[in-house]
Amino acid sequence: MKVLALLLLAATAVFAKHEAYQGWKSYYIGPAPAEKLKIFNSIYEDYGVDVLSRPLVNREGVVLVKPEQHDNFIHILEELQISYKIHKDDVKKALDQDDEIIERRRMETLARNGGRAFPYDNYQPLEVIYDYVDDIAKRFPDTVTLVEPAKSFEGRPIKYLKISTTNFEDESKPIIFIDAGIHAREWITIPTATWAIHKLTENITEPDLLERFDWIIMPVVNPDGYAFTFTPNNRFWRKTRSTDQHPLSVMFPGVDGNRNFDFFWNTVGISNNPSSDIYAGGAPFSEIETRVVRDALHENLHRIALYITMHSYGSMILYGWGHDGTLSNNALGLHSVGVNMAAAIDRMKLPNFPSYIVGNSALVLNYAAAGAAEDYAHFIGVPLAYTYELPGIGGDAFHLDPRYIAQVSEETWAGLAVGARMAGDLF
Ligand code: 0X9
Ligand code: ZN
Repeated sequence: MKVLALLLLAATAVFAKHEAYQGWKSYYIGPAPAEKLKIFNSIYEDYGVDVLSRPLVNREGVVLVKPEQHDNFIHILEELQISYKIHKDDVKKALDQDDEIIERRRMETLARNGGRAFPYDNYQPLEVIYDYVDDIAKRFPDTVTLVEPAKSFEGRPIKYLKISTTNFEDESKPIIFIDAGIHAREWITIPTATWAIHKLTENITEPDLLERFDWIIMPVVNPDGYAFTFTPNNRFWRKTRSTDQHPLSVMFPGVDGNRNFDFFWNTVGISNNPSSDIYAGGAPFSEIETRVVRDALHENLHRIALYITMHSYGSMILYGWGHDGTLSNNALGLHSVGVNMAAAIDRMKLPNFPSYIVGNSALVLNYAAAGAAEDYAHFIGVPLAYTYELPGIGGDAFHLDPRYIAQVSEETWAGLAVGARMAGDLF
């Protein structure tokens, strides 16, 4: 009887977790011609719609819609003659199912790994990721240095690893810089960063990648936001958690880290409303989380050959300039390295995953947005700077089934390896 009561209690806890999404639906939108996408991108915020992946001219996107906006939103889509269909009729139920799948996998992997949880075998809470990072630094003191440059707005450490066979002292080596988790809800990004750490420490199968390069890997740029997505009713949190940017920030916390960099800051594809998911903040680099990335970039700028910031989703490799769709002087290099990274990923991808699209971010997404990390890195002089939009597959709920994490991590590592080697040759 007691056991039954406990089980019932646990089940209620799971089902109460996403209560706020009761009545929400998600829709596939598009594909649609560029002019219609432009209009869509300029109006979706008016309907409180949350875009999880953008519709493209040749690919559908997925958006979340609140119950009170269903009718208005459908009406405007019909008026604009943009095609749509239901993705999840019951978002809360889909999230509950996601939790069950993750929990089931947690039990399986724990049993398989003798009670240990790894950040690349499931979606993991921040503690598991940080324990892993700390442990790697302890176990590989000859090649790994743990850096904790600052605390997040809410006081969590922001951590990155420097991985090097020469303690970062060989000035002739190119540096590869990878970050993930600036957007809190993009959970799949984090295992790709921790898998890269794994491949450079515990499981070296391509020793040239460790010998030839120094690495900076920051697996969770936005630890407050990430931790928040694990709390009830906040699975779709994207921003930081700062409350000091606007008189209304206490009520509507957070800044979009990928609108907060000092590159045409606050000009396009942004909002000045703190309740928006693309709120640019009160000033460029207002967020400690973006300042940490900025400072690591500047400290190592003379040697950084390749910078990749991990996002999801869409299976895309994007480069600047994202604020207006013009190309940089290094567009040829950006495109050719981008295409080679994408080809390496595509060679390994599962047949049910989409192929990668490579190009200028504003052109591929039909959506200009300023203040993004990859643009800033390129602007200050990193020759090759990209946003990866990792894969998602349509039928899934809001993240890939965790059984695909290993696949995505391995194929993404194949892309990174090609990118590093090409960057090294060009550097
Ligand atoms: O909008 C973003 O920040 C990125 N997409 S996401 O769905 N992960 O939010 C795309 C950033 C593309 N880069 C630039 N606009 N420069
Ligand atoms: Zn993102």
